[in-house]
Amino acid sequence: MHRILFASLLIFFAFKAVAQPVPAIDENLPHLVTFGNMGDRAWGDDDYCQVIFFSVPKSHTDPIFIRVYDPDTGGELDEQKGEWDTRMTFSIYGGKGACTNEDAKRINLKGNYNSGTMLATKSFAANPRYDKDWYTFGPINPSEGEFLPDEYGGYVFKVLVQGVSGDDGNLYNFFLSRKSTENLAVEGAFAFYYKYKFRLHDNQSEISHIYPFIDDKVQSIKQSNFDWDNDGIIRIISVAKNGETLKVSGDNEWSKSLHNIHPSERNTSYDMQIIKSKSSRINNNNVVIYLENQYGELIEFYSVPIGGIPKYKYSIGMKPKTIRN
Ligand SMILES: [Ca+2]
Ligand SMILES: [Ca+2]
Ligand SMILES: [Ca+2]
Repeated sequence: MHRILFASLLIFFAFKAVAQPVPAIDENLPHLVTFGNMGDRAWGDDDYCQVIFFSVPKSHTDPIFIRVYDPDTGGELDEQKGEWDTRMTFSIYGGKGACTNEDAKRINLKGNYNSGTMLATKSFAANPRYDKDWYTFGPINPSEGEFLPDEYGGYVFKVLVQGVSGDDGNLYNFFLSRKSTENLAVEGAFAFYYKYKFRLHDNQSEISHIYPFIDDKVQSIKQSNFDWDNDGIIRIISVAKNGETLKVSGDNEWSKSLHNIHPSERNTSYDMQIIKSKSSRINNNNVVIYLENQYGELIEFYSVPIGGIPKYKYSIGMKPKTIRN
């Protein structure tokens, strides 16, 4: 992200408590999802991992806690295939390179993806103790994060989730907290991610959102989504787009589409609205999505839209009127 701009956006836009859970409140997604490494890809996870970054503002000096809801794989929320035999590792990284290493921002766990210093790790199988309950990492000193004040306003932590055995689906949520025993927001903190894997609502009337930030070097985006099961539409609302749709994938396949950026969209967020199919009811739908710019670099999604939720401006998006003879 453009350094100076980000600092100014942080001043303009105070991140509120809504930025602390992942998925975020504004996203309206029920859970993140990751499968064990023997999972059937057709169930909605292409490579059995997830990477989430948290930024803690440099002004925050008290310890932080990274809490995971339902970290185990087993029980009501999770997706069972045969026996519950899935083990998943959650690891937290800070220090130099945790975020800035290029391998940490790719679509695959290749190279030095686990860059930085491992601060904590724990693996979970099926465990009723954590079923619909929280596990807490920490206390963590914020200064153990990678210090990136210009790019992200403070200290950045990387959370790596890896399915290390089994074939079941793990559904879970995060919360960045000031307390170990409850969810109390760290003011000014937020999360971001490059390749996002989540569960859609079963309820067809729910609308979910993801918020990529279009920085000043983006000319076009190529979106890729996996195993969407043709479940409705994904559309872009921005200052210049009033519902441009992304190509949505079917079962166990990728779909890609290219979207040009209007100059007025630079340094604004997109509201990518996820609207479920009204005609066919699709339950337990796990999906994957990522965006690349014209250089093939991944574009960040933010847990809250940087600069606020964009509103379509008719004057920008207006097409010339057709001239009739
Ligand atoms: Ca779970
Ligand atoms: Ca299983
Ligand atoms: Ca799916």
